Amino acid sequence: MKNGLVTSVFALLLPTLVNAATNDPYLTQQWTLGPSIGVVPGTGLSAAWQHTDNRRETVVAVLDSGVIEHADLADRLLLGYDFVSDPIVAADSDGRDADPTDPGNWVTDDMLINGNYPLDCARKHSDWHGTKVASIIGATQDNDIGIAGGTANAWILPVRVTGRCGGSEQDLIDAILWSAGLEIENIPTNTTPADIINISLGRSGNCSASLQAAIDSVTLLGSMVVAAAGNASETTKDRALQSNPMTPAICKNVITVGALDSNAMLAGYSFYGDSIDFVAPGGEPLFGIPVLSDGGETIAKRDDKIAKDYGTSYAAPHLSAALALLLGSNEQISPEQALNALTETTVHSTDFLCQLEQCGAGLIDADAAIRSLNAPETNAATQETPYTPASASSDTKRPSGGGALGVFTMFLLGMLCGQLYKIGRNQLRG
Ligand SMILES: [Ca+2]
Ligand SMILES: [Ca+2]
Ligand SMILES: [Ca+2]
Repeated sequence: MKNGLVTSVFALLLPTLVNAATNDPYLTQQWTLGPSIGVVPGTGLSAAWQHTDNRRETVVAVLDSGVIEHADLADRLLLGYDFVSDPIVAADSDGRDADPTDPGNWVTDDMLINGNYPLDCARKHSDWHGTKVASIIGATQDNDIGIAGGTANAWILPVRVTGRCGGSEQDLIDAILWSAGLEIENIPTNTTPADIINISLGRSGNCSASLQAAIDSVTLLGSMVVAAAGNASETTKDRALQSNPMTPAICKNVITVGALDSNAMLAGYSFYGDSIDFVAPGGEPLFGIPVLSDGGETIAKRDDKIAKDYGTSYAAPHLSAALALLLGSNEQISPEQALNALTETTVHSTDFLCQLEQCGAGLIDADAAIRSLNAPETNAATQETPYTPASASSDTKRPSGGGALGVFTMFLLGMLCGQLYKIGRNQLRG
């Protein structure tokens, strides 16, 4: 809970935090895009916009609940796909299909009594989670509507993996592989392979061999997997990933993102630990992050609502946006170079746990990263790449020429809340 002094200082800072580079009406409330000033953990994204001409477009797959029609996002969406195979979970009357529209994931008491839902599934309104996550990355900039996405060069590939009460790990695995351009039986090949795969969901427990294999495969192809660290629930007693593992947060070759609150301290809900690679602002109840949403509690109203929300689910897409922005600033920048630039330019939190190296490299600063990456004297794009060229396995192919790829040496995270696995059905929750 914030005290009055901090609140007033924060309010005072707000108008100057975000560079007035666009006309999006909610930009001045998007404190997470501004610079890191004092106790306000900005990501430097809005300042970084001045240092790129977005010469390369990127594709960011958002593996989540799907997306809805929203005036501030519609122009940034690729076709995507719906991987939710269980019709009861999917709530769109069938299994997998080509339409990743989020039909709403509301749950009523009546459904819980009469439906075949997991035991820990609870009554809830639709949350439009996928739209919120996607909007932090790709909401249309400078269109006089809503918010500004973190970068202007990212196309959002909406890939639906969760519905009512979560989703299955096999659907997530297939979605990861498909997003990177790999072939999945009976599904048209994705002709717009993702540079970045954002996974703002997860489950408790260790990474499975099959999920790890999928992540490793797409990493070899040059896709970067970004995952949220996970959020504590009311029953969570341990937020340390090393002793209370979350998946895909602790899987290898995942860039795992924890959340700072609006005071630049580790958020009280965020998992932390050795598996964390970065932290980014995740907001909190009193200082949520502006996102695109919908006013519908069941089906979408299509009212172009702007909401505020918080969680590690919203920290991860800030990292995805920063990576997309860096990749777009110069055609020759590899995933490794973008990642290294972010790692080398972080801001360190004074949080006790962060001082104990439980917050990875620290808070990202996209502005410092893009300036370092494109500085004439150390032009990363002209440097020899230090990693071994990838040799994708024979059963993999990338439809279009993506970047090169080595295996990342870092461990990434995912997002999450609560357990995914349920009796008889593997559940993922957003
Ligand atoms: Ca369906
Ligand atoms: Ca569908
Ligand atoms: Ca906008």
